[in-house]
Amino acid sequence: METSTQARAKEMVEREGLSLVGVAPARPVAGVREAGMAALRQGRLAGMAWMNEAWIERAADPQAFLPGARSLIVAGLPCHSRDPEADTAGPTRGRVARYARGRDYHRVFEKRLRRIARTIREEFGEAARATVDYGPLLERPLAAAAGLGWIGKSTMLLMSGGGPWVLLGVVATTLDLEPGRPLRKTCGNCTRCIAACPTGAIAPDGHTVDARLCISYHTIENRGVVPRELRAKFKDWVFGCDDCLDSCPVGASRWESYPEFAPTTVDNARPALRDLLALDEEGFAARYRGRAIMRAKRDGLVRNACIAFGNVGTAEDVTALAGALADESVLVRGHAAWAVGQIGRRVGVAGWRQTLEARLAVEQDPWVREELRFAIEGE
Ligand code: B12
Ligand code: SF4
Ligand code: SF4
Repeated sequence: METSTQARAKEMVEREGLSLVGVAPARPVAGVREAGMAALRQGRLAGMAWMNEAWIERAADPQAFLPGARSLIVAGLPCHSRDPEADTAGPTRGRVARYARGRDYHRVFEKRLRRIARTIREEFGEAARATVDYGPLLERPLAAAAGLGWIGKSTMLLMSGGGPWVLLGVVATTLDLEPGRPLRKTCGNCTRCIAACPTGAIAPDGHTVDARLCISYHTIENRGVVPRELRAKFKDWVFGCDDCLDSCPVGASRWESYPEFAPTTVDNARPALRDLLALDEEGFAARYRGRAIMRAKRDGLVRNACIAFGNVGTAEDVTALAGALADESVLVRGHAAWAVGQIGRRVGVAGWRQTLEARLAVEQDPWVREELRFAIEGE
């Protein structure tokens, strides 16, 4: 490795505005393949079907990502943003995870990393390939191997200045760069994230997350029914969940995210639930094109809004939900039924049972009928 190459690589990365960078050797991190396989075997990856054995095998091996790679440039993108002013008088609002409130980070980040990869190819004649999230590469252990931070009990990669509020991306290259050293830091006796997780998704001793219980998984990746016993624990989350991140004392100073990436309005961070319920496919695409929320798809996001309504909605919200009982999507209808039952019982809205019974009289779908019956009768 030449010092001038190292200096030039550093300059390339800095020119892209990426100051949180480390280099890991392009070899598998010990124990990671096994940890991924164990998660798969134990069902902790839930319905993320693409994360099968072959995916994990490849994602744990940087050589499968870029044959002949010698170095992995691992970069962090700050993603914390402050909550907007509380709007207590307005409509009932949901909550979007901070990383997803502005432009899609994949695009923001990928553009920068791809430019770095191109410069490496053009200037050094070496191979280079960039990825953000989709890989296949398991990014957190690589970031830890690069000395960028350490893996906390929440399974998040924690950095000294910014805690868990950093997204990760990698440029793999055949360029020979000097690797960083893994940090010796740990979470010590802290267990705040474990206590803060509303569903008990983090193992009692930390270090593994069971996606089957994770609000982030259900609100982003789950395309189907959210288990009934979990719904009441989702609070107002409609896309992702930051509870384990918000509780983390590391990086209390919290770097703010780049302006291009930050939320511009209260609606991006705390969307009015009735506005989400009113979205059809076109309205959904118009509102969320270029944003990470597209991942949930229209039916998924409206389903999430129904669950949030059930948890934090008021008597006035039952009218909006009554409309959702006739939604084209079976998924939305079933979760709307649950929400009407929750609000009805909690705040005692007149006529909520009749609203559900009227729908039951015409509903054809067996699962929605079951949800309606459950909502009417309770446990
Ligand atoms: C699948 C996935 C999820 C799943 C599963 C999460 C999980 N904890 O496993 C779900 C949908 C639940 C999810 C949620 C979130 N995710 Co996510 N997710 C991913 C993805 C695509 C793969 C992660 C994965 O494979 N997990 C399975 C486990 C087995 O692997 P792992 O966590 O990478 O690594 C573990 C093991 O390797 C093990 N390990 C490491 N070294 C060693 C050594 C030994 C000896 C052993 C035994 C084990 C071991 O510990 C690691 C930590 O548990 C990555 C992107 C990527 N390509 O890596 C993003 C990623 C991890 N997610 C990210 C984010 C931001 C989130 C959320 C915060 C989003 C939100 N606000 O809602 C939440 C946080 C939930 C949480 N506490 O983890 C960021 C994390 C950034 C960071 N600072 O850590 C990533 C890196 C995406 C990115 N490019 O920035 N996510
Ligand atoms: S994202 Fe939310 S549900 Fe998932 S592990 Fe963290 S606190 Fe628990
Ligand atoms: S909350 Fe505490 S235990 Fe959890 S990741 Fe942060 S420092 Fe570690």
